[in-house]
Amino acid sequence: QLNTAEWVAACPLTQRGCVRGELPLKTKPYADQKPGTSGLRKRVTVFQQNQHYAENFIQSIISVVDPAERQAATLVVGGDGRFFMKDAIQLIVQIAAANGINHLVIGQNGIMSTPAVSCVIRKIKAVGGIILTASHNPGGPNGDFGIKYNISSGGPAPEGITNKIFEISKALQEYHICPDLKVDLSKIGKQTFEVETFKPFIVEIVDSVEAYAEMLRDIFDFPALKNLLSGPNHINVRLDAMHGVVGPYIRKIVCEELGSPANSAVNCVPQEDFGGHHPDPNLTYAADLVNTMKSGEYDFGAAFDGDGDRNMVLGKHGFFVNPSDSVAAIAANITSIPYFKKTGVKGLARSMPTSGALDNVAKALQMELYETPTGWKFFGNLMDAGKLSLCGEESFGTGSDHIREKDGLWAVLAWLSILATRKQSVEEIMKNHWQTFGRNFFTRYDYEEVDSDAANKMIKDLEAQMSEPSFVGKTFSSGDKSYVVAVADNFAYTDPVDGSVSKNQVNGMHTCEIIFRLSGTGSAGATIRLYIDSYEKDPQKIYQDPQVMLAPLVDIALKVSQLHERTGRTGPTVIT
Ligand code: VG1
Ligand code: CO
Repeated sequence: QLNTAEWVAACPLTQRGCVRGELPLKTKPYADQKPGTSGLRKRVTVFQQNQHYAENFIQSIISVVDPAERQAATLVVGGDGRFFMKDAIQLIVQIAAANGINHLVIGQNGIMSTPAVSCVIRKIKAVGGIILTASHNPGGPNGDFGIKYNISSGGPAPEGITNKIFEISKALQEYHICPDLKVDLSKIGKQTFEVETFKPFIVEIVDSVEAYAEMLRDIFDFPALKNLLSGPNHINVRLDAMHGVVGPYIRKIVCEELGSPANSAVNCVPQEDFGGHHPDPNLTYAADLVNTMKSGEYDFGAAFDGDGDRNMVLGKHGFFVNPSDSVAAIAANITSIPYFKKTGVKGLARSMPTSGALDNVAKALQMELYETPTGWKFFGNLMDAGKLSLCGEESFGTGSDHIREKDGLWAVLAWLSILATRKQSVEEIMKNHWQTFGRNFFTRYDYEEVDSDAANKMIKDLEAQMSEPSFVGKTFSSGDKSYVVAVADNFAYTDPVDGSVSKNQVNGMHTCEIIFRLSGTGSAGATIRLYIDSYEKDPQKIYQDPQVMLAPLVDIALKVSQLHERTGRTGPTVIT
C-alpha cells in the first residue's frame, strides 16, 4: 500500500508530466456539512484541522455536476481574500481536475467578489461557480471560512441542490484528487494540464474586476456619475472597503474610471484577516466610517462586507439609510437607472424580516411585490421567471436582476445615480420618501453566539405560545402603548414560480410586526435575531429616533420571549 506521494511518484503518467486523474482517496463522511443561508460556514480550524474536511465538501459540490456534462463544463472560482482561501482554491483545482471538470476560470490571486462571480458565471455561461467566503464574518486563522456553490444562473444553489450536496457529504467514502497539480494564481492567462483519461484540463486566471466593470458600464450612466464625482460641482464621497474584496473594484471603477480622488476610498487592500475587524457594514462594525462622516466633510458614505455583496449607505453627517428603506428609495427612483428603462420593472421583492417600506412603494406604483424567506437564493427563481427586477434584505443586501447575487457596489452606484438625477442630498431624498410613502421604523437586535439549546427552546416555546387560540386578539402593553395581536404565524413560503401557493402569508398592511429568527450563517452556537417593523404615516411623527419609537415593541418582544432570561444576556451584540 503506497501513500499518496509515493503513489503519485510511481505513476508512469506522472513521470511523463501527466497528472493522474483517477486517484480516489479514502475518506470518512462528516455529518455537519449542511449548507446554511449562504453556503457552508465554519471556523477556519474546522476546515483546516479536520482530516479531509474541505476536500469532502468540495467533492460533494462537484459531485452534483452531472458526470456527462463535466468534460464540457466550466466553473468559476473566486473568493474574498480571507485566510485559507488560496489553500481551498488549490484543492478545488485538484479535485475539479480529477473529476473531469474541463475548465476553471479563477480571479487573479483568487480574488473575486460574490457579485463579480455571479456576473462571470452568466457572462461565460459556466455551469456554476464556487465562492470562498464567510461574507461579513471575521477572518484569519481563528476566524471563519466558507464555501458556497452557485448554479448556472449565477445565483446561490437552491435548496434542492444544497440538500443534495449535504446528502452526498453524509455518505462520502472517497474523493478524487490530482494531488500534484499546482496552479499559479497570480499569472493572468491559461494554464493547461494533461490529466489521465480526460481532455486537457484548463485553468484560466482572469482579471478580478474587468467583466464586472464592463457590466456596470451598461447599467449606469457613467458620464453622469463621473460628473457627479469629479465634475465642477462634484460631491465628496467616502467609501470603506473594510479590507474586504471590494477594494480593487472601488479603486478601478469609482476612483480610476469615475474620477473620485484616491483618498475617497479607504481600506481597499484585501487582507486575510480584514485587519482584525468584522468586515460587516453596519453601525457597530463600520463605526469608523460613521464617525468620519459626522465631520460633514463628505456628502455620501458607504461601507461593504468581506465579499462585496452588502452595502451600508450614509448621507452627510452620518445620516443613516436603513437597508429596508434603501431598497424602497431605489424603487421609488428607479428611473434614475438607465438599465431599468431598457428592461422595465417586472416586480419588487424583499425578504420576510425586511420592513414593509418596499410594499408601500409597490402599492403606490402598482407593482407586484413578493415576500420571500431570508437569503438571496429565493429571489433567483423569480428573476429567472421574469417576475422580479429589484429586491433587498434588511441585512444590508440590495440588488437587481442584472445578476443573481446582492451587489454592494451596484447599490452604491444606484444611490449615486439618484443623487445625480435629483440633485438632492441623501437626507432630503429619504425625508421626501417618508413624506410620500410614510415611514417604516425598523430595528434588528442580534444576539450572537448564544447557547444553541436555549435558542431552540425559546423558538419552540414561542411557537407553542403563538398557536394557543387565545393568542390572536391578546393585548400587550408597555408604558402607555398597547398593541393587539392581529396575526401570529410561522412564515412559510412555497416558490410561486413552481406554481405552488404560499402558506401563512400575512395579508394586507400590518401596523407593526415582531419577528424572531435563528440565523443560518453563524459558525458557532446560535444567533437569535429579533426584527421589529412599525409603520407610521403621521407627518408629525416620521422624524423620530427609531430606537425611541420602537422601544415599547422591543420591551414587549423581550417579555413575550423571555429572551434575556433564557440566554443569560442583558442586551444584543449588535443593534441595527
Ligand atoms: C444573514 C442575513 C441574510 C443574508 C445572509 C447572507 O443570514 O440575515 O439576510 O442573506 O446573511 O448574507 P442569517 O441566516 O444569518 O440571518 V452574506 O452577505 O453573509 O452572504
Ligand atoms: Co456577503
